[in-house]
Amino acid sequence: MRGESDTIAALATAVSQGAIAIVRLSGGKSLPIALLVTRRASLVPRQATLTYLFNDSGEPFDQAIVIFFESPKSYTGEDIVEFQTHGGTLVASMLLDRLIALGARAARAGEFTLRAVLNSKYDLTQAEAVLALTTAKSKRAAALLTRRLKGEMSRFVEELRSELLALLAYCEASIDYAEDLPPQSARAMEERLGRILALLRGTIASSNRRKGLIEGFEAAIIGKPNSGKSSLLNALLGQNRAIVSPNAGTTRDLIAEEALIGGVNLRLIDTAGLRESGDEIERIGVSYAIGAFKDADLIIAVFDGSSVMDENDRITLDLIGGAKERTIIAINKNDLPLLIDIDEFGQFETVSISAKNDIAPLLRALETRLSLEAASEEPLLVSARERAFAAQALSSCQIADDRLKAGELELFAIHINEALLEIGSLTRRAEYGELLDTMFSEFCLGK
Ligand SMILES: Nc1nc2c(ncn2[C@@H]2O[C@H](COP(=O)(O)OP(=O)(O)O)[C@@H](O)[C@H]2O)c(=O)[nH]1
Ligand SMILES: [Mg+2]
Repeated sequence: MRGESDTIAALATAVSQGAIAIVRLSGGKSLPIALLVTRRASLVPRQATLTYLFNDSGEPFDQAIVIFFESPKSYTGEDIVEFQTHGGTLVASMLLDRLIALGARAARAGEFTLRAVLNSKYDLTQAEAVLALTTAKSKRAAALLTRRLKGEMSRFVEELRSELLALLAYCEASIDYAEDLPPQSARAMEERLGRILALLRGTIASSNRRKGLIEGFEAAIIGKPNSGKSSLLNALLGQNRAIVSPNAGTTRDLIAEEALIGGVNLRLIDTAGLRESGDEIERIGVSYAIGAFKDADLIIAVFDGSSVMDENDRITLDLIGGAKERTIIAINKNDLPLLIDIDEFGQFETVSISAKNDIAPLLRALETRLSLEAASEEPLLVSARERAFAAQALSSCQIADDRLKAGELELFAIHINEALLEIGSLTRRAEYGELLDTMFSEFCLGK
């Protein structure tokens, strides 16, 4: 690919006061430009060279480590030169100006990774992992995404493609000879399609459950007024973020704050107490609370264990009735005598806490849930784009399944072909220009 595209330059590290700043140059003119800036006759590939950088009047303006990565063994597949300059942004921006004066162009966001895709260094799923890594919200996500960089998703796509192709091969033979499918072939095909459906369903479901590992999970704290929601938020954060008061109806707006729990970024949302209220502002607060409940990945339903269950507790119970799997019930105020009837919570996971003194049992429950999400070995669809393609493929396979059972082989083949296209879109390389543009514009500069 050397020499085919222009040469781009960008700051690859954050704009900050760090100890070093890395400026990256990629493209056919990288080496000649770097030789001009360093006034050297040559740079040995993959060797760190300590050298001065010179401005246009021939005066040195920094001492830097320069590394030349010769095409094709570089991140983009093109010639790359990396300059590790002294930190802060001054020297780096002087260097960038100089590189541009010598014929490089300022890179657009994500352009380095885009070139890596265009030069088949990465497929789209790997590029997407690079993007996700820069914004990942949990330590586990880093491991998951690195697995993908090694080609996990590409293998998943290949496996599905070969299964789907095998199905087509079966039925095309029968269509060609205008024959009915022999019953044992039909059964074998149904079984094979059944496995594909299960694989797709499982991967989509587990990716949906785990998407918070990358995007961050959201946990809504709900319950009747005065059950101790705001006290719990403050305890989880280790700081007084929300006003705590014995007056019912104090919290009205949603209060959201992030905390790192079990290595996972959890966005905690404190909400207005659930009750019928005559006060219009409080009613709006309650509708926000219900909205937060619907959107949340996890729900912490807080009950005051020191009082008997009342009609407001019932409002909470009704709400979480359809959301058992994502709910943890926190029976609060266990420093006071227990009056609430625990049997009411039969099928829920419950923990007994005191938001004032001890929330350890809740922390353990949260950590367990979040680490279970991370532990799955299934491949992870990391973006809305990937989840959408997988969902389309699943729906094509479901239609194909119906057609197969109805004995309509030609329609079956059409939908299997659609599924093949949709699955292929997960790893498609360069031809989707528009898609690449939207995807890569989300990248940071220098990536
Ligand atoms: N004894 C005791 N009181 C608590 C506990 N948690 C909260 N409270 C009290 O319950 C009242 C309501 O608390 P608050 O957090 O504002 O409840 P919210 O309306 O659900 O947000 C306040 O007076 C708190 O001090 C607890 O664990 N033990
Ligand atoms: Mg409150």
